[in-house]
Amino acid sequence: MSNVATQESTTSEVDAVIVGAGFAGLYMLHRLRGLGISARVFEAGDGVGGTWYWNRYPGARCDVESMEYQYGFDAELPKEWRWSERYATQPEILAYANHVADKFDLRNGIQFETRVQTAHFNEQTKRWSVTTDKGDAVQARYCIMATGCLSSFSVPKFKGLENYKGDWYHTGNWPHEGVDFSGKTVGIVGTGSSAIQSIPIIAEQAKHLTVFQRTPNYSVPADNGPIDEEYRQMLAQNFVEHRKEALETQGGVIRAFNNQSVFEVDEDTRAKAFEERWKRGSFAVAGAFNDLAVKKDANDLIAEFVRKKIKEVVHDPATADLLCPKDYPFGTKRLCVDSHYFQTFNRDNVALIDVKNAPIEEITEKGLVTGGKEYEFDCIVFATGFDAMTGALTNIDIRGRENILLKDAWSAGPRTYLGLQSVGFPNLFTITGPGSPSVLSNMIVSIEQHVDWISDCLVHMRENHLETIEPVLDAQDRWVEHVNEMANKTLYPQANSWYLGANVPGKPRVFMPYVGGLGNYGAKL
Ligand code: FAD
Ligand code: N01
Repeated sequence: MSNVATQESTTSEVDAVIVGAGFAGLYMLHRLRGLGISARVFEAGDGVGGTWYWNRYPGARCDVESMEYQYGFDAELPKEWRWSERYATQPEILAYANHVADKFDLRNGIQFETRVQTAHFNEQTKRWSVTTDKGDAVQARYCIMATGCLSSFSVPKFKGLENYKGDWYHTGNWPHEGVDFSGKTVGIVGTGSSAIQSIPIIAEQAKHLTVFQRTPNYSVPADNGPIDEEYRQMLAQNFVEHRKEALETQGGVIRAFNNQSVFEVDEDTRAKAFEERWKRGSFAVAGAFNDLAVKKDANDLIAEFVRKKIKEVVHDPATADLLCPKDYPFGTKRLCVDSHYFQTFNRDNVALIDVKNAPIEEITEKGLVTGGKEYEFDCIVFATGFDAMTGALTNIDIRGRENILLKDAWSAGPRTYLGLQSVGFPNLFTITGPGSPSVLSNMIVSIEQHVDWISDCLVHMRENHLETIEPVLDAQDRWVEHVNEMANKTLYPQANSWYLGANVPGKPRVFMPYVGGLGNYGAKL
């Protein structure tokens, strides 16, 4: 399925170039075709699916329930696609993306195995000139970045990595043929969502697994299992309406949020509420009370509840203590959702090493060194995350008016209006860009919201003979201020998270997503 050439994909002039064929790029292409706007998609991978194409590590699955983590733009799709469990696996989600591409005949508009390298705006012609690593040069009125918030994987610049003689992998760029860890000694660096999903499975296969942890994470059991058939049918039959309602919520998922302070109830009621929501699995516990994300003393209560849960599960008190997050509030780094993560540390073949106090010094031929000790491995897994939200954009040489480089315009942090556009970059759109709810929401809902908005915008421009659109500086400044102001009302800035770019050395510390909620954001859109 590589480099499919069609009439649409070989012309060097199109209305729109779309970069990326994940859920955002696929739906964008479908919408533009429906509006008679010609489009050409470039995708670096050799297939569709984006996140679900690249992140093939063992245990990869969604943690927003599958019945919610699906497209809502077509009433038939939710009826014809049967998710096999509450949280679908990566292969199942990838199969879904392929099903959508086939159903809507999208593949022939996508040029695979092609990475966009430059996108330059010509002020005279008012066209974007887009070039790729395969030698394509395309002129387009609109350039739409569907490049993903979590697509630029990052391997820290460890000294000596090039000397390592074993195999190493990054969870975000996993080999398609899979990896067999049977009988192997394995080291894994990182304890974010990707590590938390893969560790239990690697531990079952490997002879021995050593986990290198810099920051322990709050993780909630997924309580995965079959989908209740009555619920599935009810939702599938009413999905379009359901999605409309989801757009009015904080995070794009309709769930019971208790609009009561944690201090309004007695200790017993509070404990019961935490316990009941903990059993429901995933993010339910975060909505147990309305002040957990904004008041430190409220947050302390849920944080302590999670620490108690960890200590109940992990037998060795020293290991349990090391696994307990203590120095940042619950939910301020992306909450993890797991299946038997903490239980895995009770296995004889699993060890936990703290690299907070003794950072990884170097990678050697045989393994890695921390705290002056060398650990030897047959293979190392880097579950070290992404240059999130901006990485995939600043990797491309994007130049707007007066040759301004986007990377320079964003050198002190991303500056956008509504996360959709940036001053000086006319007709350039970012789907789920920084400054929009994006990663704080069920992302497929945010993707559809942005794709629909961009589509409406292009129709408006066509009908009104408008050539370009870009924000005015004042609107952008006010939006950036508002995004910061909203973040500062919460506890989010208190953690060293990728939301703030803290995981990438040298990245400006700016809270990138919009915390005000999808519903409020939609009203502003
Ligand atoms: P992506 O899926 O990231 O697609 C972007 C595509 O752009 C990629 O295929 C990439 O190759 C391509 N691309 C980038 N740059 C270029 C370039 N220069 N040239 C050509 N192609 C380029 N979100 C949720 O809401 N719920 C979940 O449960 C959830 N689980 C996740 C699990 C994992 C392991 C990860 C990493 C993320 C998860 N997310 C989840 C977030 C997820 O990224 C989004 O839900 C969604 O899949 C993003 O779709 P997208 O199309 O915007 O971006
Ligand atoms: O990446 P991460 P991820 N030395 O950045 C550590 C989504 N997702 O791929 O916390 C030692 O969260 C780093 O330590 P620290 C989801 O949105 C969803 O796991 O920076 N350690 C951290 O422990 C998620 O949030 C699912 O101190 C180093 C880890 O590596 C996002 O993708 C599944 C280090 C990176 O964790 C990213 O998740 C997977 C160093 N030099 C992903 N550098 C679902 O379940 C980094 N680390 C749906």
